[in-house]
Amino acid sequence: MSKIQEVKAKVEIGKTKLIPGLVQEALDEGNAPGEILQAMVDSMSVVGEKFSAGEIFVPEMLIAAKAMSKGVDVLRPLLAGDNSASLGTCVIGTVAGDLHDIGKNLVSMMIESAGFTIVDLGVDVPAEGFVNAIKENENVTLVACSGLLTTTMPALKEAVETIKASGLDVKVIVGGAPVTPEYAAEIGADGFAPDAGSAAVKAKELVA
Ligand code: B1M
Repeated sequence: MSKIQEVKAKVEIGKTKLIPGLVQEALDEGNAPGEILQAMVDSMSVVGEKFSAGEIFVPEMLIAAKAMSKGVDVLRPLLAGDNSASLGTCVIGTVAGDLHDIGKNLVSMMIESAGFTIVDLGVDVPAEGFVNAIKENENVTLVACSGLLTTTMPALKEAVETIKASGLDVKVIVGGAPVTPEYAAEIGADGFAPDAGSAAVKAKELVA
């Protein structure tokens, strides 16, 4: 088994302590950081499928997520790139009722590398939390809201509507597995992106 396959397999079964070392070994073998990241994203799809099939439960999903986060920590300096440009501050968070943060953290990392200063509000962020953060931080040009559950899509809508109703001059980008470009447009978001890389491209476009 190649190191990259080993990373994928061990993330799936949540071998958190082994992951940093294995990711480093996969890098040393010459695998690109993006390839290793993709292997871990694929692991999470397998974990999701197993959860849907009733083969694993929430605790197993959680330890797999922790293992992936440890792997991302090793890759972060290699993926984040140059962030010397200044496009203002991006407030980012996962919306109310939603605890998923791996995708949000990747989006945060890529937006940061595109030239934004990041204020990360974490998970389960109420709509007013985004508005307060815009007011409390300097030069906020962008708000990025992530939602991973179909049940928290209304919270995404509430977040966008509350930010827009505040009259503050910021662009809002939304995304997450259940979110479509049509839904993003319907709830009044300025932008949508399907993944972390395109979120960074869209973020730049929105504030240009
Ligand atoms: Co949850 N979970 N989970 N979970 N979980 C999903 C999302 C699910 C699809 C699994 C499944 O059933 N197959 C399902 C949702 C079903 C649905 O809504 N239709 C689900 C469920 C049901 C639940 C619970 C309700 C389970 C329960 O309690 N019975 C519960 C809800 C808790 C809550 O949030 N209130 C729950 C809990 C959890 C854990 C806490 C155990 C854990 C999360 C831990 C953590 O994040 N720290 C977890 C996990 C790990 C998953 C899966 C397996 C993996 C998610 C992940 O990290 N993917 C997931 C199954 C899956 O995704 N296939 C699942 C990897 C990550 C890189 O991808 O987050 O999609 P993703 O991010 C991508 C894009 O979506 C996009 O870019 C990212 C990177 O390219 N993106 C954006 C994300 N945000 C963006 C923002 C943008 C733009 C793009 O602009 C701002």
